[in-house]
Amino acid sequence: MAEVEHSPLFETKRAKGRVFYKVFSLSLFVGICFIWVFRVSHIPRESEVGKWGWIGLFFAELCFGLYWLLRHPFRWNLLFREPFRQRLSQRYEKVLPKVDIFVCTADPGIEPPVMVINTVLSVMAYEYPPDKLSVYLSDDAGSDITFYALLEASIFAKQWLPFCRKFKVDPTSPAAYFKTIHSSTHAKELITIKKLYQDMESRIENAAKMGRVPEEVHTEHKGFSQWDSYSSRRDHDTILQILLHETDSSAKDVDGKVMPVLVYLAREKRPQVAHNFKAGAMNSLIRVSSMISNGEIILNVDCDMYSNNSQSLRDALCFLMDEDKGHEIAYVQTPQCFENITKNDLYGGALRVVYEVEFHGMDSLGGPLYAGTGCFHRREILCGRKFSDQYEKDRNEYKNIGDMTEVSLHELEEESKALASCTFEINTLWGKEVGLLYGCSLEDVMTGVSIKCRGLKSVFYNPQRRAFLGVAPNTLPQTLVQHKRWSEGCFQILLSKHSPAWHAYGLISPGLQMAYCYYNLWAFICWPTLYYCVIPPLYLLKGIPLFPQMSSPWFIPFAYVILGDSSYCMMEFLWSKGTVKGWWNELRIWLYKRTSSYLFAFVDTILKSFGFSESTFVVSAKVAEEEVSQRYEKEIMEFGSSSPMLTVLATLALLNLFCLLGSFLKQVFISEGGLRIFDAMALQVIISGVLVLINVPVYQGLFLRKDEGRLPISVAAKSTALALSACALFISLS
Ligand SMILES: *[C@@H]1O[C@H](CO)[C@@H](O)[C@H](O)[C@H]1NC(C)=O
Ligand SMILES: CC(=O)N[C@H]1CO[C@H](CO)[C@@H](O)[C@@H]1O
Repeated sequence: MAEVEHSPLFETKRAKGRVFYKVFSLSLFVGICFIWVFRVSHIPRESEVGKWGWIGLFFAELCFGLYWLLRHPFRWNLLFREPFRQRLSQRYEKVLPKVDIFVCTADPGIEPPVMVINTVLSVMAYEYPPDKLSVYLSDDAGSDITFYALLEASIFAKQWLPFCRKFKVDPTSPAAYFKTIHSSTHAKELITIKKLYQDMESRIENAAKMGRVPEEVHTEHKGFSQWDSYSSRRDHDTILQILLHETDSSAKDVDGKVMPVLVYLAREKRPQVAHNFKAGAMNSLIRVSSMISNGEIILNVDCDMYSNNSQSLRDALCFLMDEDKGHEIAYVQTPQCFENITKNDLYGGALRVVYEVEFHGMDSLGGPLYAGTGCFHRREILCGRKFSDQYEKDRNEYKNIGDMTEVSLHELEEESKALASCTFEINTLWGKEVGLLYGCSLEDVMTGVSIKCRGLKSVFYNPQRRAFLGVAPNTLPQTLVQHKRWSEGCFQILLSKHSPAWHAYGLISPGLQMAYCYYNLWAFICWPTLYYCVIPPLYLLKGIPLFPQMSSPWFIPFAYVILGDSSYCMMEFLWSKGTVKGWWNELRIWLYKRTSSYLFAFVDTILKSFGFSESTFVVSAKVAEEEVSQRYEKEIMEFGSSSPMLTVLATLALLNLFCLLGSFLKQVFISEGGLRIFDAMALQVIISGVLVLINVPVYQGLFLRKDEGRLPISVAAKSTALALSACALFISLS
């Protein structure tokens, strides 16, 4: 047994073949240097236009090359972690820590209450002592429908939790479970519980459709009275209700077992007080939970990410409780995985390479970023020990009242409410040093950086069987908006006082700094990419070469770098369990996000920093559910309503098409030399050719498709006009 006592709770493996990767990268880097040398030594002197285009390309290639270097730390050394939950159980079963689970929701329209409670139920049913589990739902919309749904869930849970225990149900989200299971040995119980679930589901959906809670429920439960003073989602008192609590005798399931604590919270909102979005909600949850349950571990999940593995909590604890290394681990991040990904992943929603390669690489440099969902934190690190001690004291006073009666439970509620008021944080360090940090649209990533800067590490845990499953965007505009938000947040972090580039200097490893900067510079990289998509085709049309001829030796580095790097990326994508067509789709999304999302993110960030705070580039999501999902299943691109981002994409697509066609026509009808451009301007032809091929779905969306998901006529008109005038203008330039 002595040996077991000392065996670690998790093990770490390294990826092989890294030497090969390093040699290959070095050879690519030599190629890149040759490209730079070529640009500097061959600046054309004949024409002004040619000269400026050339210099621009040099800067673009300089940016690409340097940015490419930042990509490397991710790939130097990949770590893979394996927890041993048997050992955890042997050593710590009796003294497992208390865990508080935060589920955040913000809009009952986009995040249906049924989905939210499925997530809540799935984490309530973790295979873990229920008296050590507390689940908090933060509802930033303050919707009584969501509260009603949670109330229903708390009743359904009395049947659901024993059912999960008895039949070892997994996944523990009822909706997901009923979808996977068709026949089973416990058919009778299954039918009963399924019926209960479906009844509950239809009650909630009805309430959502009607926009109000049934009258009899409303009067029956005292919690609803808190909506009496509610005026809008931006203006209401704190609404807090403890739905299940161990001291409450009705909080037992049908087997008579204790149930996890369940709390509904809508923090106070006032129009004149900044609410700081999700970070504000999380900080309120941290305070309120420290009063009610004060779990040592905090798991935070988005409301669409249900648990697909009832053991993952124990797995995460293996990292945090390891005797040897656990103390330096601040949080355990699991990947965001999605159940909605189609085979070839048209919108690149799976983020394969990020989660299968890059996060494993970051793990070796000090740990992955905090991605805002599926993350297990230590409370004392997230909010500072001083604070938790203080509330531990307050809480013990309540404990001393003796057995908590209903009265004291009510008092506890009232006391906790004060912690979620919007004046609480005034003149405190909340959002500045304590809790999640404010002032950035990716508060979670920024908080992760600041935790790392305090000398702590994080761990990436990426099990075969996914810990959480969510819903990925299923239209192009949604995808672009999501990437815009991410890149904007990352760029803000770079410019903030928590910047990984300078603030973190000396506090985290240089490799991790580079890795963070790779993400932080997403928004910036739009400029060289746009340049590459616009200038070479225009010069092709005009007949000015910008790249070496095919017969020149300088052609070799270009060919090697382009082919080598794309084949490497493709290999990596296939290794991350993607398909070849999936890679092609990924390439398209890579291009689209760089030329639209990142561009708008960059412009918005700059505008905001000059005080023009309101963002003007918002794409409205549209609702035509049934058809949209059908097209999604068939992997037909969904463009939806008109937006500036789509206009940019369509203009670039058409510009390349016009330039390519124009230069061919010129060759055939005007020049003597037939298809001579193939030698002189091979790379320009290839770049435009590839861009045209990638953009086939855009041309279809513009001119061929008739369905609702096509590109709107207005976008077609605008982009055609823009692309044609760009060509005409450039041609007329002398
Ligand atoms: C989700 O869990 C089920 C079993 O509970 C498993 O069969 C399935 O592979 C998991 N899904 C993913 C994407 O890991
Ligand atoms: C929003 C969306 O597209 N949801 C779909 C996700 O995938 C499941 C099945 O995999 C569908 O049932 C949902 O409608």
